Amino acid sequence: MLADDLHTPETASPTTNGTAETLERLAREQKSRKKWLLVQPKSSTSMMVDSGTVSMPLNLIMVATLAGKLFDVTLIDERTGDPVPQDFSGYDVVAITSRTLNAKNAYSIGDRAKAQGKIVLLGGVHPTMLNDEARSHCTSVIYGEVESVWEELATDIIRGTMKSFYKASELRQMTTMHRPDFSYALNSPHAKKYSALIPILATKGCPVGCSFCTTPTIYGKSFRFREMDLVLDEMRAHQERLGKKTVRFSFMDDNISFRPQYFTDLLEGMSKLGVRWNANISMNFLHKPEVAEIAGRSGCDLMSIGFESLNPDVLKSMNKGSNRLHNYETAVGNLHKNGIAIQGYFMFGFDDDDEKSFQATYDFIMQNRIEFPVFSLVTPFPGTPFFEEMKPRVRHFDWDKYDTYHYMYEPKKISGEKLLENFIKLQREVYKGSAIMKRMQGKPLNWVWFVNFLMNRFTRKLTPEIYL
Ligand code: B12
Ligand code: SF4
Repeated sequence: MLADDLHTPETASPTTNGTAETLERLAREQKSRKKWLLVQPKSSTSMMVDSGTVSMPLNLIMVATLAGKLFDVTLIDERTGDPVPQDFSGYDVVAITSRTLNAKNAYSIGDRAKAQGKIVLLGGVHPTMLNDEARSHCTSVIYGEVESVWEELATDIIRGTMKSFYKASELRQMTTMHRPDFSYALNSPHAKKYSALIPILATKGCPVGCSFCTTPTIYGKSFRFREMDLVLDEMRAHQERLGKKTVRFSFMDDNISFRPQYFTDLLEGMSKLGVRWNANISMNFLHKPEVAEIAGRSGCDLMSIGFESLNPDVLKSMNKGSNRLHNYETAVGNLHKNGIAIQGYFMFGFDDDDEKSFQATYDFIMQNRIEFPVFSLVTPFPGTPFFEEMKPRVRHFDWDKYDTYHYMYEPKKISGEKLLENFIKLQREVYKGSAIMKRMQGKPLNWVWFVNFLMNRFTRKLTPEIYL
């Protein structure tokens, strides 16, 4: 697909003054401001997902920023060590975010709060995808982004007229997105557990449409973006707050580069700020040397790329049209020439995978000196076309195992046993001392080296049983 064919979706107009006034009036009518507890539950995965430092939960910070204008809001993050109360008597509303890997925990918190008569909201990708399942654990499920349903939801909470499901008929423009108020996370007594990287959002959506990804289902083929100046202003505000220029940002965008003009304009703006940043990016823009050149110049030190597979049949089956094998090396070369390290994502376990997929991936990583390879087992996430296709073959529906590190179904061309044997072998080979030296020699001595060191220790402990 040509990038210029992409269009922003037809969107509803941003919050009108009328609506804002209604909300203000309703808020004044409240005898006292309702008290909200926002909860980021932890997962029970044993893999390196919720361990060490974790990223600040931009999703809940966005909910807190909106809710804080009308209600008293407390945000707790169980991943950093904040305890989730047994007794919710200090709150009127308990609002929980959930992905699949922490859904069981989110549901049990929801059940507890509901049993105590609280208004319980469940939002995030898992309740969005499986809203029927989620409904029994809460008062209301919020489908997709909170911004698009906020006025209706807030009004119902103030009036006590809750519906079981909130879904916007249209997505709002991103101009309705408020600047996130990070104090909700930073004031936590456990804030030091947060990564120093500041999450930021410039765009939403991704038109590629991979069959295993939830984004096309939730946001369709739409691609929306914030006004560039809002993004740059947000960066400046963090520079002022922290009293330094070299603040590090991590874009939470699904795929930041889909509007080439917007992307390059934003990067030009960032190049004047002196920030450092990383982002998820699609391969199909990186074969042009100028994209990597401006990314490097604007402070990018890491790009996360879903290479996914070196097997052309696998790429075809996942509908990832943005990945062309003949572009892989050019994309990597362009980034490396500009001093940008690569976090490369690789998935295994598709029906077309066989032992050759592992060898091809190893060769690619070593020859191209990929700094931070990340390996996962393909996971059919509920609500995706891939889940529907694989449902009859899926080995378990225990959401705790949906962390992309579990063996979900037997592929057609390789046995489960061989799949896991090769999966472990590849990780050990790529992260053994000599391989790290080969991939990393001459590269800046920074946290990417440290990650390699951690992965070296981690991969030595892997056994097939942990993936079952
Ligand atoms: C950036 C990103 C990451 C980052 C940062 C994660 C983080 N801490 O937020 C990193 C790289 C660390 C990461 C890691 C992982 N990720 Co990730 N990630 C994303 C991505 C691209 C964007 C998430 C984001 O922050 N968006 C911006 C925020 C503002 O939007 P939002 O999350 O949608 O939140 C809005 C709404 O959902 C809603 N909302 C959310 N919660 C609530 C709660 C309430 C009460 C209400 C009212 C509303 C509400 O309002 C919010 C504001 O608009 C998503 C794709 C996507 N678009 O969701 C995948 C995604 C969430 N990741 C995914 C996965 C699988 C993972 C990993 C398991 C991968 C791995 N093996 O390591 C880990 C798990 C980490 C964890 N502990 O949860 C999957 C999850 C699928 C699923 N069904 O659970 C997604 C959906 C991608 C996909 N494959 O489809 N991820
Ligand atoms: S390119 Fe990435 S964000 Fe876009 S649909 Fe595929 S996996 Fe999802």
